[in-house]
Amino acid sequence: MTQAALITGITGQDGAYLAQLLLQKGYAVSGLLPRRSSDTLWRLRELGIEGDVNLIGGDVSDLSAVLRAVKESKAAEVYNLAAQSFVGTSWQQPLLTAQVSGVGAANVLESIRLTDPAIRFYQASTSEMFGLIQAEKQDEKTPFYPRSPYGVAKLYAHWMTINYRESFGMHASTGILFNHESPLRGIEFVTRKVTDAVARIKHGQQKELRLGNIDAKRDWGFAGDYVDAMWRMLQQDKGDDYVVATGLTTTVREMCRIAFAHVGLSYKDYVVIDPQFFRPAEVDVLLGNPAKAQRQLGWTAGTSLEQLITMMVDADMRRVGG
Ligand code: NAP
Ligand code: F7E
Repeated sequence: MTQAALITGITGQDGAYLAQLLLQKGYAVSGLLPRRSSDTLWRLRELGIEGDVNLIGGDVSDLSAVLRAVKESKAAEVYNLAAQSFVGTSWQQPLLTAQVSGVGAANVLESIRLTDPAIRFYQASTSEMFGLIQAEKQDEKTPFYPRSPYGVAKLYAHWMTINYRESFGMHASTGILFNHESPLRGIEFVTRKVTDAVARIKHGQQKELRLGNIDAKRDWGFAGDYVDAMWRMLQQDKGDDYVVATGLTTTVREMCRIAFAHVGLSYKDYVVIDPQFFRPAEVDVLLGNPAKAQRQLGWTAGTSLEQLITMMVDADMRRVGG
């Protein structure tokens, strides 16, 4: 019998790659689609799977809509990827971020509990929960110290997932994913902002690139690799928590160098520091220890930062070049 899955956030970077992966594995894939006045299906279209998924209208902050989607999809696995996921915006819209990225997860958990507690659940937790890091290399046992309303909202969702697992015996897992990027990354995030700018500068359409704190360090991987870890978590005998990361950390500055150098330019000639992109509180460095995911899920990050950034620059060169 065909296995069915429901993805909230199916139109996002990870939602699109996960939908593609599940379709390749033979799943019937449904996705929760919030009402928007503009077209949000471009990623599904770019992967050529827009017509292969069943889109169910609904917002993750609306329990009745989520409940209906869980029932209608007949899902055996539910992946909760819906979020207001941009850290910078979370200071301007802290309550919306709490409703969508925090309470949204409780809506999905509650919908599963009311429909069929045997449905398996994945929560998109994040390295932003580590924030002001309490250990040099962060793993599943490292204490959390979120530094943004986004990180705080995600911490609520994280603990609700653990609480439903412990309270109701649900197969509920959290993936504490470190930054992961791709050609489908939103333009507001720093890697894609840089690779898009590199392509525009190379094509003479942009003169400079204004950035904030380029000394921040991140553990960056490829989103296509990371959605496979999500799926693997739901194939385990029990729900659990896993750090998903590369185990390497790099500055925004070095990431810029790689991106510009790929088209024969020096970032030093184009990057301008603009305080408007500084954050009220910064996460200076993140570095994950993926040993548990390697051991229990057999998962490893297969793409280097150099490969990732050059893949993104190439995609943006094609887009900008028409
Ligand atoms: P993304 O590209 O921003 O996608 C977020 C998705 O959530 C979009 O489909 C968005 O739809 C949807 N969404 C937003 N508000 C919604 C609402 N009220 N109801 C229903 N859907 C809503 O994020 P991503 O990079 O794919 O990340 C996927 C998940 O992993 C997110 O939960 C994110 O917080 C988390 N995460 C990401 C990373 C990373 O580095 N990418 C790392 C750790 C955790 P619209 O486009 O229509 O708004
Ligand atoms: O920033 C610095 C910025 O916005 C990375 C989300 O997917 O990963 C993501 O959150 C770093 C920060 O990602 C600019 O200050 C400098 O230190 O690409 P970002 P993020 O905040 O790490 C986590 C794991 C998530 O869960 C989130 O959903 O880059 N930076 N200059 C800049 N960042 C941006 N966006 N724009 C700049 O101009």
